[in-house]
Parts: sequence; C-alpha cells; structure tokens
Amino acid sequence: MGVHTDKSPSFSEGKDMELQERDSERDGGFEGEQEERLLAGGDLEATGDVTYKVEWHLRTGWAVAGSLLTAVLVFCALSFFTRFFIVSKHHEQSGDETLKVSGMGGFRRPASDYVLDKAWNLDAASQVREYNWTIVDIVANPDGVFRPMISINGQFPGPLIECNEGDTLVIEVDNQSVNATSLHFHGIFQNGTNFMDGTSGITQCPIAPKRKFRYEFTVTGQSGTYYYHGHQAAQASDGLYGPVVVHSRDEKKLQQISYATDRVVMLQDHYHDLSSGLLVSALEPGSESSPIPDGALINGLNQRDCSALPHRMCDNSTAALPTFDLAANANHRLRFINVGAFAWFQVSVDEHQFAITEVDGTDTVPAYESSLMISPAQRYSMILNTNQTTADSFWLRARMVTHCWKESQLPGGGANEVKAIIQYTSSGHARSSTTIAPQPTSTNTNPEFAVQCKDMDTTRYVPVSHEPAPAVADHSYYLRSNLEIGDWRLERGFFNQSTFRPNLQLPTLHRTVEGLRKRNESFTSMSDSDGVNAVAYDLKNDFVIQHTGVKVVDLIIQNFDEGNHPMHLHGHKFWVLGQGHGMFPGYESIGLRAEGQGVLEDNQGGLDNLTRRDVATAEGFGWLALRFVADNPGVWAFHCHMAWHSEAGLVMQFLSRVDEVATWEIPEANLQLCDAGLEELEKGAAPPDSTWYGFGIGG
Ligand SMILES: [Cu+2]
Repeated sequence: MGVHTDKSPSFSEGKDMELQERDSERDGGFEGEQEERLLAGGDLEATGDVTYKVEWHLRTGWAVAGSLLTAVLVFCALSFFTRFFIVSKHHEQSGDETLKVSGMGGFRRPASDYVLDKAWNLDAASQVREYNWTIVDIVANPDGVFRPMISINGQFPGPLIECNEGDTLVIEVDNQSVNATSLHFHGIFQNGTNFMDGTSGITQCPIAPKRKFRYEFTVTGQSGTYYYHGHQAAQASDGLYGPVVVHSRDEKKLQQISYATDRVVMLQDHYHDLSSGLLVSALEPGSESSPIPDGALINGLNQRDCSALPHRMCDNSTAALPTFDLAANANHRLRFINVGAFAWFQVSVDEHQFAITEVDGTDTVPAYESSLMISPAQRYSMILNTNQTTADSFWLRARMVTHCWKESQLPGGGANEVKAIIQYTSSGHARSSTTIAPQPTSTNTNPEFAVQCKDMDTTRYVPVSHEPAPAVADHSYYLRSNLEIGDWRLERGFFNQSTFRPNLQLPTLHRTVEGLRKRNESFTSMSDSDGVNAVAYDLKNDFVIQHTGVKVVDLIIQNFDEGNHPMHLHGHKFWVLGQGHGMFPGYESIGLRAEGQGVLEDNQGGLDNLTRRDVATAEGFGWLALRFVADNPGVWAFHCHMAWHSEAGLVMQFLSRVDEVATWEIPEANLQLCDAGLEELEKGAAPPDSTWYGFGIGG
C-alpha cells in the first residue's frame, strides 16, 4: 500500500522520485535539511550560510545533477545504515527473533511489548530491574512519512519499564545521538534521589553526545501509570519516550474492577519535522501560536495516505492502525498516557461506556464515562467491558481537540483523529498476528464533541486509598502564568515576572548544594526562611520558592492566556483544590478559609476525597488551585507540560527541605556530566534569546 504504487514498482524508485520532487521544490535535499535540524540549537547563522551556498550551486545544471546524485546516495546510505546496522544491532542485543516487520519497518516495537504480562508476580521480593539503553538517531516512518527521530536501541516508541513498588530501577544510558539528552521519569517521586530526576539545567547537566549516565532509584510510596521522556528542550516529541508501570502489592484491591488484560495506550501528537526546528518557529517573534501537529499516533502507529503528501518522503507499507485484541465478555484495563507535546485528546470507544479507575497513579473508585479528555502528560486508566453483541470490532477514537489551537487546520490534509481497532476475540482464539484485523463499521456514539481543553471533573474520581489533604496551608502563593510576545524578541513564558532559562553547565541543584555546603552567604542568609529566594537565584530567569522543614503549600495559578496550561510538579502529587474559568474567586468559593487556613463550617470533610495527581490544567483565562506537601528534599520543576510553552520559559522551581539538602553532596557521576563543555551540553537545547537581536527580554 505504498505511495505511488501505480507509478513506481519498487520502493527505491519511489524514493528517488520523492527526492527529485523535493529537490525541485526546495533548496537542498532531505539529508541536508535533516542534518541542519539535527544540529539545530547550534549555529543558526551557519545554517543560513549553507542555504545560500546551495542556492548558488543550483544555478548550474551539472551542480543540480551532482546535488541530486549526492542526496540520493547519502539517503540510500542512511537507509542502509538504519536498516542493517541499527536494526540488526538491536536484534543482536535482545536476541529477539520474533520481530515480524522487516526492512524499513524494523524500527517498530512489537505491539505486544505494551501488553502487560498476565503472569507478573506482585508478591516477588524487591529487586533491581536493569535496562541498557543506547540513544540513537534513526530515520523512521511511524505513519508512513520518513523523519529523523531519537530512539532507544533503534526502536520506537521506547520500551516499557515495569516494576513492583519497592523495586530499584537501573537505566544505563549511552547517548549516541548527536544531541545531548536527559531522561525524566514523569511522576516518580525520587525521594532522596533528586539528582536522578533527569531535568536538564535543574537537577543535572545534560548527557552530552558520546557520554554515558546511569539512572538508579528506588520506587517507593507510589504505584500506577507513569512514563519517561527526554527532558532536553522538546526532544520527547522526536520519539524519546516510553511507559512506566509500577505495580502496587495491593493492586488487586486498589483496582476495584478485576480485569482480564492490562495494557498501555500512548497517545501522541505527531510532527513530521524535528522538534528543534519546530521550536525555533514556535518561539519566533510576534507569534503566540504553537506548531500544529501533522497527525497523531497511538503506541507509535497510524497510517497516512502517502499520495496526499507529495512533498514528503513516504511509504506506508509497514504503517498500520493499532489493533487491540480483547477477549469478549471480559474487563480490560487500558492505561492511557498522553505522551504528546501539545495536543489534548478526547478518547471514546464506539458503542461502549467505560470506567475510569486511575488518575495519574492514584487508584480511584470506578466512575463511568463515555468520553475521556486527557492533556499532555496526564494518565487515566479505563476499564472496558467487551459486552457488546452488535459487532465484534469497534473503533477506539482519539481526537485531538483542535478548537483549543489558534489555527485548527492540520497541515497537509492531516486528520485530527487517530483510530485503533478494538477487536473482540473469543477466549483462547486470538487473532493470528499475521492476519490484518478487518476495519470496524461502528459509528461514533459519543454525543459530546469537546471544544474546550479542560480537565475531567476529578471530583467525580474518589481515591480508593484515603489520603485527605491537610486542612491548613503553611503558605499560599499566587502565581500569574502567561506567554509574552513582541517584535524582535522570542516568545517567552512567564510565572509572575520570571521566565526560566536552564543553566546547563551549573544546574540549580548543583548551585544549591554547593552554596549551602560552602556556607556561601547568599544561600545561608536565606536558609531558615520560606518563600521566594531572590538572593541566591536571579529571579529574572530562576524563580525558586524554597521551604525548610516539611510545609503544606498552596499554589493559585491565574492564567492570563487564552490557551490552557497543563501544569506538572516534579517529585510530588498534589490535591486539586479547585479549577475554573475567569479570575480565582477566592478561597471561600472552594470551601476554605482565607489563605487556605482550614475548611469552612459548611464544608467539613471537603478535603477528604480530593484526587491526587501530578498534572492539572489552568484553562484559558482560568485558574487552578493546588495543595501539596513539600516534604521531598531537592529542587523540583513546576512547569507547563506543553513542550512549546515550557521551552518558552514557563517553568519555575520549588526547593524543598533546605535543611536536608544542606547535608547533601552531588554524586561524582553527575558532576562529571558537567565537564563536557558548554557547546556539547547545549546540543539540542532550546534557542537562546540572542537568536533574535533587538529589545530582547529576559536574556
Ligand atoms: Cu502551556
């Protein structure tokens, strides 16, 4: 089902044709573009220079032919490299001979990797689970369109990390990408291991190209569905992500509906271009809009019609819609993770309702829904009962909510909806993996068509484990969030007056530990006080709120943008006290005394059943009220999880347990990462303010 099947008998010929078309329409070939973008974040002036030279060369016919030949040869070499070196190397490493997709589809991770093992032992003794990952750049075509991607061991999406609560995870990372990287384990508390949080510029220096780093931490005090992703600029969007499932020893009690199967369903807005290039255009002067995705993927899969994309390298013969084989008349757990950079998804299953039983790692009492709204970085588990008799296959629909974007039209005729096939199977008679499931004929029975990007009403989702929020807050902070644009300056995200710039060579945690240890006065003068620390940190680019001892903290976020911001706090779960449109109406309106000093008379028990989660959204021109216990020592990022917004600087930090952090030393391996030199550490980083000259702000 490749493109141009009528025009070209073989893929390689089709490829040549594509290249020629591209060359005649744009200056420089695919390879040239790719190299420029892979190295973006480097020297932009040099990039301009290259473009000029290519244009000059194109003035002679021989040069045109020569360029074409070179481009074709380089592409063939790259394809050969990807196919035979990266893919076969992975084969050797994993000994996996069952990989069915061959050739250019060899980067695809088998769908079965995201189905959890039924025989998993919840009672196993705590153990160390080790993963060996090589970060490599590949060229891959998840939906048919080829693009450069960042992968783990040559495959996309990343492997599942699965463990029991109490296990220790060891992830050996060997960075063979041209860009620097760091890996963040989203939602994992990292209590006592803040330096393993993987936030470049905050808890660690990036892992420079050709360097290695070992993440090692014990997962305690939490269970459920999480994920990991690259935390250098927006590189998660280039494919560097994967799921994390932590099993509670009490999983069977915490999940109140028992289920026959358990799997991960990752939703991703998918761009056909590298995030480094998109980021430059996202931040360009005078524009507040974010790059619009070209389409969407479910577990790395979708299938585009290549004939509609004549300007792209495209072959959809190994691309397919994802299929979930589910035994009929049984309950099945689907763990949804929005791993995307920007888009919200509305999820529904034709002719089915489902129960929500988990919100960001918090097990909840089943609540029935016909549609699910999920922001970037949020997770929800749904239990689907395969009890329909009208058909034996149904569409699962994941629709990007385009109404929340400034421009709602996807480029290149891209569809905002990605579908998966829910295929009923009679138990013991699973569909053979070689047969393609027939397409369902079901129609969308979900009447509500979301046009706003708002969190699900989590007051409907009562945690199974009773953990009421503390009644009295020690501190309440009012934070204004917004994006600022203007001529001759990059778009920048702000919390109050501050827009974040990561210090890649001297992360906040390193500066803090050193400052406290060496009794540097700018750190010690503040070390007994709580609040904004503008003495040790430059408030302009480094907004740090600190607490010493264990404190209860309220955050009121007032969003001054028409767009929404899904806010994520590293290292903690928070209680959502309230959220809504317009100006924050005051504590009384959410049943609490002023400044969060206890509950109102008529709201006794009002804090008992609030959901705890790690991503909650301040809707467009709306507010969000959160409460968390600052008991986890270290420096924790708090940021919008839309990649284009966080990279604009919509990030601040909480320094918790100053008393404890003062006793720390930074591990030697972390310090060594910083030795790589700024030029190496900045590879793949967000563009600096100096990218545009003039009246730059926050530079
Ligand atoms: Cu945002």
